[in-house]
Amino acid sequence: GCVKAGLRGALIVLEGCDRSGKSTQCSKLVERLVQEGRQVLLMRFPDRTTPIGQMIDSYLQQTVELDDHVVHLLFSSNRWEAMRKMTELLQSGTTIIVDRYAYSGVAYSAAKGLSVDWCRQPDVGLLKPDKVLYITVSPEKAAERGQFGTERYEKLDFQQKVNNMFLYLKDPSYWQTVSGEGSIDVVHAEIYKLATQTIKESEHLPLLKLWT
Ligand code: 2DT
Ligand code: MG
Repeated sequence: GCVKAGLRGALIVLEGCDRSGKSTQCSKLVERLVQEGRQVLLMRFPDRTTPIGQMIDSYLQQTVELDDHVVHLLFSSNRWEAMRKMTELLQSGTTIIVDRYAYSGVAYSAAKGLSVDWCRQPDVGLLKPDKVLYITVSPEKAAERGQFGTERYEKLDFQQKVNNMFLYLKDPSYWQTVSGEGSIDVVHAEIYKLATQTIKESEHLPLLKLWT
């Protein structure tokens, strides 16, 4: 493989609304990086496998109701419980590709009406991604990709509010927008280029904390 002693891995997050193609692109990217012999791991938030993640899953499947603040804090806790493992992996040279992160946390809760400032606080101090790739797809294109599912939040008017929140949260110092409207392979080529650049650029940089 291409493991170089002492170099850390990069933390790369893909964000976007439902049906933007995030999950497909995360898998394709990780598959390609693995083929190249790189140390890489795919993670996603919410991580529905932990006890906190199972509570989130029940909420998303609408089998339980929770106060908006409570579920917001559960989503944040679900990231905090992964921080030790993620830090160790990054320091040992593993690149982590993450499907959604704290930006989804703030965007979805703020779209429900909670204050952006309140929403950010629980995630302050998480690992800061080296790069956020924000995948955009027009509502028309998203609609062509088929019906929304039956989970909470999977409605067009709500997704538009979420998209506006993402645009508000976007920090040009480490975010890049990627059009998700091309073919899977065209979008992949762009994401692969940006991800490999990020891996190279981050090797010697310190790990930073989010929103500090
Ligand atoms: P998936 O469809 O990607 O499994 O997401 N969400 C996600 C939040 O409301 N807050 C968060 O912190 C995160 C990470 C987005 C399930 C839904 O959960 C929303 C869609
Ligand atoms: Mg979903």
